[in-house]
Amino acid sequence: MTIAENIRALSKKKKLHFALLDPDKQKPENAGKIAQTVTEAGSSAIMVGGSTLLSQKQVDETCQAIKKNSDLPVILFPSGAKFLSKYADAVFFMSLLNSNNLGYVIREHVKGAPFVKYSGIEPISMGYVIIEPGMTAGRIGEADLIKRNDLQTAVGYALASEYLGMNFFYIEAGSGAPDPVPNEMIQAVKKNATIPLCIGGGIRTPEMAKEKALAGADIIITGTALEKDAHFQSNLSNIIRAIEEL
Ligand code: 1GP
Repeated sequence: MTIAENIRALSKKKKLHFALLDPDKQKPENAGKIAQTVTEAGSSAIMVGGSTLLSQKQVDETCQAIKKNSDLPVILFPSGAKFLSKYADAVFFMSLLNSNNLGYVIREHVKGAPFVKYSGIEPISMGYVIIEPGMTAGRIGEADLIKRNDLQTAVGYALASEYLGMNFFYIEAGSGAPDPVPNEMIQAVKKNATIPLCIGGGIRTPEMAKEKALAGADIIITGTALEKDAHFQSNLSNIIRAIEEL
């Protein structure tokens, strides 16, 4: 079974949590420690990436440190072709569908595809959109941010992703967003599209994680809270248990 097949099968049974580690936000050793914590807590995958990376070395070292401490799949979440690593297991081969810059929609993919082929990491297709406020990802990704009350556009992007054959759909509000993706938007997308729905950006309390899962998110992604909040880390197993029960 591929990693994508495995995640899709798991997500049919329960809501999942993915941890996102940004190699630019902590040293590899620290990423390794967080990886151990999230593995013990019951996360289903560890994503590695961020908008402000400077070198592939950062990504390589972070993936290696994570692999030392965890047997979870390590999935890249790259901001460009330069930030791929052979030490990962897979890559979200994601198109930032609402970017005004074709690089983020398809051109970086053209540059990175041969690396994916020859390194043997598994490509997992994903439609990706950023909503207001978008934060750094929105700015760097030159996103034409979806308005928080524009449910129809969010649904349109989700369906377009599904019809283009993408495996997953990810809506995010931007890392560190003061408010995560609204529940109404999650509900509207979930009602219409059938591919697994990932939600992230600004989820920093157990209550928020539960609320987003209850609204219809299949996969909850958290980054900052894991990197910066010891309380969130120590509570992670409870959070995961709470969303799994929904
Ligand atoms: C990754 O934006 C998410 O796409 C992560 O957001 O850092 O706010 O959890 P947080």
